[in-house]
Amino acid sequence: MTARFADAAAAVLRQNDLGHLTVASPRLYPHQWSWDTAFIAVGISRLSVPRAVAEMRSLLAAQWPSGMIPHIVFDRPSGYFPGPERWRSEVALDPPALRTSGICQPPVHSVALACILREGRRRGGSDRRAAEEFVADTLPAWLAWHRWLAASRDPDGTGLVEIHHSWESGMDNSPRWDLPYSRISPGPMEPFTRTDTRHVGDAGQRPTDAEYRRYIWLVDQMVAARYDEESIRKTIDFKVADVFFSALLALGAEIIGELAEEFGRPSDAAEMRCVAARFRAGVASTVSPETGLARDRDLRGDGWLATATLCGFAPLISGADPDVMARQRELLLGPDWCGHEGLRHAVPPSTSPAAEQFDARRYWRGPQWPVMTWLFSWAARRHGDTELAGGLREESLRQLGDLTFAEYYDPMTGQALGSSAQSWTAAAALDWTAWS
Ligand code: 2M8
Repeated sequence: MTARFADAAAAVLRQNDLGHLTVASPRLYPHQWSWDTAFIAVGISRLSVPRAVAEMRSLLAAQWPSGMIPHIVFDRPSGYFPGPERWRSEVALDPPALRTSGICQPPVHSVALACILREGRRRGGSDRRAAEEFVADTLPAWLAWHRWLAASRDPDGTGLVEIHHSWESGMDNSPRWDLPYSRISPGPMEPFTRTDTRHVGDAGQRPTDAEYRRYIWLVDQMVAARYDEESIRKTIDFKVADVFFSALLALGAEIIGELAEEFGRPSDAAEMRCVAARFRAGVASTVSPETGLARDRDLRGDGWLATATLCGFAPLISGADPDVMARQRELLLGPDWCGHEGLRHAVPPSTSPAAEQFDARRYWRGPQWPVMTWLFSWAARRHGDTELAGGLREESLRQLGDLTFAEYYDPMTGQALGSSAQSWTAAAALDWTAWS
């Protein structure tokens, strides 16, 4: 790629940088998001290792005493809804260290740790020291985060992470969640006004009002339970085992285990290896023998949720037996996914174009998300599949050639959708340009 492309991606990251943290996007998401931060830090590490370290440290400053890393850190007043007044984290934390939401997002943070460490070592000198010190200092906090997930979100040891809001999955309105949401009938609630649709030209690219009503209903239910995990598990209307989140926990725990081993913590390393193995097995247990895709599980209705979405490829993230990996790879590149004849770019859409629920323009219901393509390419490289990794990278870089660094793209037309100047898209682009 050209220097102009890398410069444009770097400019987005600089523009969204408040000095100590980077907002997810300038207008639509003017705060710090948990999993965005990890991807953003990967990109920033290509510009400055100390700044990437600061990004991760600023997120950690918001960690709850339980170990949970909240999904949004509200750093300044803004029009984002729901803001801290609706989340009311003070019902659980008195006083809260920082104003945050009360739910979490997938644990991709160790991917950032690995990337920062690698980049610090590649550069050497003070960058190497900054990266190594950062990992050594913060390992206890990352361990606490992974332990909290394994204990609080899988108390029965099933190897699958339970989530209580689709915002926890990061794929808010994915058709994965249509069935559980269809059963929720919000009761009387304090009125609210959405602000997201003001920042996206076409409301058809965002979740519907009916979905938002349910999203806020669940927030209110969690506030009523004072964010007590035990109470939430009993009372919350949305309770599903999220296979993609589980795969990321498997990957995350494996990386934390490797770091713990390297940084002189053998018993923590052994514990994390067990967590990784448990969730890898959990993910494998969901794979449908018929379709070859992994599935979520509805814990209120007790059934599989099998819509053909990106989560079906969870084993490509967590790792699995060679035959499962081979079948998944073939499916990913096949006619229902990257090989679909209508696609402008051969990267995975968030929902299969062959699925009835596919909607090319609506958020997590069809569009391609460059950051997800980056994640799959990074995981493929880690699992030794450099061909898959390289192919995804090449196609995605072509897609990003319009330099808008959009949040998501219409798979059929290639049109940029959602927010432009989305930090994690720019970060993915910047990291890819530095791959050798
Ligand atoms: C989107 O989610 C937020 C709520 O968390 C929203 O729509 O307001 C999702 O794409 C999520 O995965 C992402 O982390 C966040 C910020 O980019 O935006």
